[in-house]
Amino acid sequence: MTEELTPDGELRRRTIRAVVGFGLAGLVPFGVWKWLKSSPTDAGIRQPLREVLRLNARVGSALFSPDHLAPTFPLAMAARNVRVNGREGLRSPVAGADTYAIRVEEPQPAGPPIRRELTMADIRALPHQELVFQFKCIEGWSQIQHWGGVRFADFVNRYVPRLSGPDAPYRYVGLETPDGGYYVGIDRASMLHPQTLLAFDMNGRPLTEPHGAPLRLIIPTKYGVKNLKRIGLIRFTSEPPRDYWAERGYDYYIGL
Ligand SMILES: Nc1nc2c(c(=O)[nH]1)N[C@H]1C(S)=C(S)[C@@H](COP(=O)(O)O)O[C@H]1N2
Ligand SMILES: [Mo]
Repeated sequence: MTEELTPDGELRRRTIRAVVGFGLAGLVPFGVWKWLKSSPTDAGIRQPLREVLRLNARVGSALFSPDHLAPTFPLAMAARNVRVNGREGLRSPVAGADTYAIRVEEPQPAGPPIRRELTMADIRALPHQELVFQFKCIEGWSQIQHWGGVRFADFVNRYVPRLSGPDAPYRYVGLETPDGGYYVGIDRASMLHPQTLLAFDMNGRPLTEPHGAPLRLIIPTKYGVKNLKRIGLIRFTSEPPRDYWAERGYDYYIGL
């Protein structure tokens, strides 16, 4: 079983917020509601509401600071039974860590992107980094978890040095499973945050398949949905890459 980490006080506050929010929703004039209902949709949600998400993303990005770290916890607080959630892109068998390929795509000023393949040995060659933090899923659960791997920022500096400077010509990173069944797009600042990891260890042991073996993303400044398991492709882009849950109506930025 997983631990319940939500104290009663927090639940009560959330309930009050929900009730107040519901009450205020009752004050929305009928005309506004009708206007909203008749507006076009964008990835499953009404255009005006999508605009609110865009504003959220702009405010979130503006407030985002690489110096602001997610709280970390002592090792002893890390969950032993780490919860599993989401199997998109994990249904086909995974190649063993020895033969696993991580495809990397960098944009070129003209022509098709430069494509390369890296191995798990290439990833492991980078400085090791451990992190114990509170993982948060939008479905309403959270858990203190212990991850090990390498910083994404170190990965860029070592393997895509052309893209490491402050003026590097990309704004987003797209990650996909090898079969393309799950995919996320993440803004550059969040990817280069010092706590964003390419993770291959969990609780000091190699990652298991349901958790994304051999390599997954751990990004504490985003909700669980962006923490893509089984990374098969890393793509640097100027336009927002496709994103599995954003296509289904969720917030694209989805920052914490
Ligand atoms: N490939 C892949 N990665 C994924 C998902 C998924 O369905 N497929 N689900 C996401 C969601 S919603 C969550 S909460 C976390 C859960 O990671 P865990 O199974 O290690 O707890 O994985 C994320 N990464
Ligand atoms: Mo999630």
